[in-house]
Amino acid sequence: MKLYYSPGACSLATNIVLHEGGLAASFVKVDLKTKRTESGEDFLAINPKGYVPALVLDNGELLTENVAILQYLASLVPRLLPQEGMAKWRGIESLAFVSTELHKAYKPLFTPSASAEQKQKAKELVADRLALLDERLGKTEFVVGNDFSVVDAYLFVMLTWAQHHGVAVPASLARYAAKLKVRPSIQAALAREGLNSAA
Ligand SMILES: N[C@@H](CCC(=O)N[C@@H](CS)C(=O)NCC(=O)O)C(=O)O
Repeated sequence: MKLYYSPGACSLATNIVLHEGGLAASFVKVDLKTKRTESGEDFLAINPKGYVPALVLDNGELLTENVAILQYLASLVPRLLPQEGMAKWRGIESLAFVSTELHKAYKPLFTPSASAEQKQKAKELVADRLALLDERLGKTEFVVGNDFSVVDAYLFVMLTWAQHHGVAVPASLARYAAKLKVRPSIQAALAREGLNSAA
């Protein structure tokens, strides 16, 4: 597989899961402003959506969207997301929440033209979403019960963003992030993106 990524972007979740699952992959850095890869290729010709993560599968097909890529990788390494019963639906529910309610809430913070008021509102929305997850992580070790899943990889990235944008991370989530950060897969993924001291 080949992952198109940008350091510290949401594609870091795919990077973490590739390491966690021991899946072989190559990595291509993308400049999201110029839409060029590190070797100067036109990223829009590779992924017309223009954003990362973009994963080239072993059959040559391109897969995009965090929720699709993370579930695809979990299909290769089933221990990385519950596959049966109610736990399966809870996993998908959590993945959707992180993607559509938390990840998207950050958007104004990455939009240079957003006003100070829009940015402040975004921080408040992110804090509200984090508070809901904090309640959950006061009760279970990981987002989906007591085993690490692809949802944890995604949420870890969202928590690095909270720190970067000065959004307070509540206590249970802060403990959870500290525990995740020393996980070998996360250390390896951060190193792969040149981020060890930054996250
Ligand atoms: N819907 C996509 C959104 C991915 C996304 O927001 N990627 C960001 C980095 S975290 C990006 O590449 N932004 C650059 C751009 O949209 O031009 C997904 O969930 O995978």
